[in-house]
Amino acid sequence: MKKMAVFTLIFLLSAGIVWAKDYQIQKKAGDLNVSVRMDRNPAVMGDNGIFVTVKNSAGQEVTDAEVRVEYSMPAMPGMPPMNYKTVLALKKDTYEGSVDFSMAGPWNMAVKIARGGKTVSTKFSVDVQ
Ligand SMILES: [Cu+2]
Repeated sequence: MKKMAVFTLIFLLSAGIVWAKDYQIQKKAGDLNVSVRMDRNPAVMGDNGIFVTVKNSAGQEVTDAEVRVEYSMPAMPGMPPMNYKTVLALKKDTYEGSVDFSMAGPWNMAVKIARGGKTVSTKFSVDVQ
């Protein structure tokens, strides 16, 4: 019985590590490489931290851009379409901020990177629990 409890504990601990792993995604936006990390995985209703790093084709970190996140959910029965946006703040080499999901379900995410009068973007979706 004691052995069983130990196995259960180990299982729960290892599962916890999997759950605790950040959501991470790598995407291209124009000729830039964009890495997006969210501190909740799965994403949850309410605030979720979002961290974006941008690298140019030479692998150098891009720190002179304005990075914003637009997130939306199309209309559904009893709910008008929802659209939000937030501008991320540069801290060292990472653009940081948070997104506030008001409802569970699939959200469309767009990371827009404006630099030198040109904007490139990349899209992905997040399933909010
Ligand atoms: Cu909805």
